[in-house]
Amino acid sequence: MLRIHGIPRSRAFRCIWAAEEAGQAYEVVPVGFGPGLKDAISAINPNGKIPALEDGGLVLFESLAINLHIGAKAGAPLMPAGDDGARVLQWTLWAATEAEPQAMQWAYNTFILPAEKRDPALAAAGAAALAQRLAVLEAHLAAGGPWLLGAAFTIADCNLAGVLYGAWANGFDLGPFPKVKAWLDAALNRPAALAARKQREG
Ligand SMILES: N[C@@H](CCC(=O)N[C@@H](CS)C(=O)NCC(=O)O)C(=O)O
Repeated sequence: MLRIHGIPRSRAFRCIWAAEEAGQAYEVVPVGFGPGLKDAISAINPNGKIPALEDGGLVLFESLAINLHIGAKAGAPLMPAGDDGARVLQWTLWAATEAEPQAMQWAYNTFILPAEKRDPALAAAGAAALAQRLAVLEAHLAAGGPWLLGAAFTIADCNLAGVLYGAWANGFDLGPFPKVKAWLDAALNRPAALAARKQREG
């Protein structure tokens, strides 16, 4: 049994989605935001952040690494071998380093921070930087698709769509990126994603 420490309204959402895609039994060990978070999670994640995973004797932090592990346990098609496995790693690291920092800069300064702490210039710069990356994704999907690696949904789709979920759900302008929008709509409406979203969105 996978034990996902966190709450669905955090990055634990991605791991819940991955477990649903993999068809693996899991429980969510509720650790939420607030002053008690670090005390509650530090024994499992020395970074003092959620999510973290316990899988038997294995303890992992980093949501996307957790998802690669869940994918690897399931095997293909969620986590293919060979060249496609390398492509999954490529898109997962792209999600973490190219998409997430830009999306979070926009998100913090658009809807996460209290209104008086938001900086519209930072929001605009984050949006512009994210749009630059989404243009790359748009071209990639236009050349292939419907999923990142082609015909089969993989954990790379879960990871990148999980990273972009906040932008998708909070009105980031995807108009210039119709292929990205169609891919995100399809990913986030898969039965496994809907099961995870139900826990997050109610
Ligand atoms: N790179 C980490 C980021 C984890 C992270 O920042 N989690 C947030 C919740 S979504 C958190 O625990 N924030 C509390 C804090 O930073 O004190 C991951 O993907 O797991």
